[in-house]
Amino acid sequence: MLKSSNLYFVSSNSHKFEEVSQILASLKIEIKFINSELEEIQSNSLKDIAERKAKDAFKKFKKPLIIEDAGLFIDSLNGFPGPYSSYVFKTIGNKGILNLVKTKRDATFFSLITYCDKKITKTFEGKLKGKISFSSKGNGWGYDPIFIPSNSKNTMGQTNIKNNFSHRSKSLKKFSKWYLDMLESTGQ
Ligand code: ITT
Repeated sequence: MLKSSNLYFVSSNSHKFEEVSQILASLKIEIKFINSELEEIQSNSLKDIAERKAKDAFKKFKKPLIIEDAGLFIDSLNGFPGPYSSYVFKTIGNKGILNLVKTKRDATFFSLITYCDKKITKTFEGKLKGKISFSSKGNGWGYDPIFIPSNSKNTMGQTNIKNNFSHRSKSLKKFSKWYLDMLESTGQ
């Protein structure tokens, strides 16, 4: 049975919410969506960005919530686009990334989930290693069509089991364990 709690996910990205709600449902947690674009500070640290975003969201909505800051870090580009993944996707897109990446194609997706309520701010990290493909393949959203996870021949856009192994599922698994323990220990 789902643990029906008063937990919200704040984001402007409905693809992220869809994945977050499915992953959390499989971990027995129900989540509600607040569709809102939060300001992001400029920093090289996804954790700093995520924690500031979560605190700002809590100030605004005054409900226990989680937010995510995610990014694709490409080794040969010294981690670019990293914290700027959303902006870079909107500007140069997958075609632009494919033009930039040459022989060394290793990359890592990171997902930082930050929980915030009036007493606690806590962050959970998930990462997924892989490679940038030579061309765009499959569907999905964002960088899915150009990212091939390690141990796979297909891009994330060509699989329908992304939620079983993604960076997001890893950060959310860590979060859910902590969150369910926290609810139990506080009698909620
Ligand atoms: P919010 O900040 O409003 O939640 P956003 O899309 O701006 O939404 P991020 O700042 O976390 O989210 O940006 C991360 C970008 O990285 C995202 O816009 C995608 O382009 C890309 N990205 C992150 N996770 C991805 C995934 O699972 N598949 C494909 N692209 C992903």
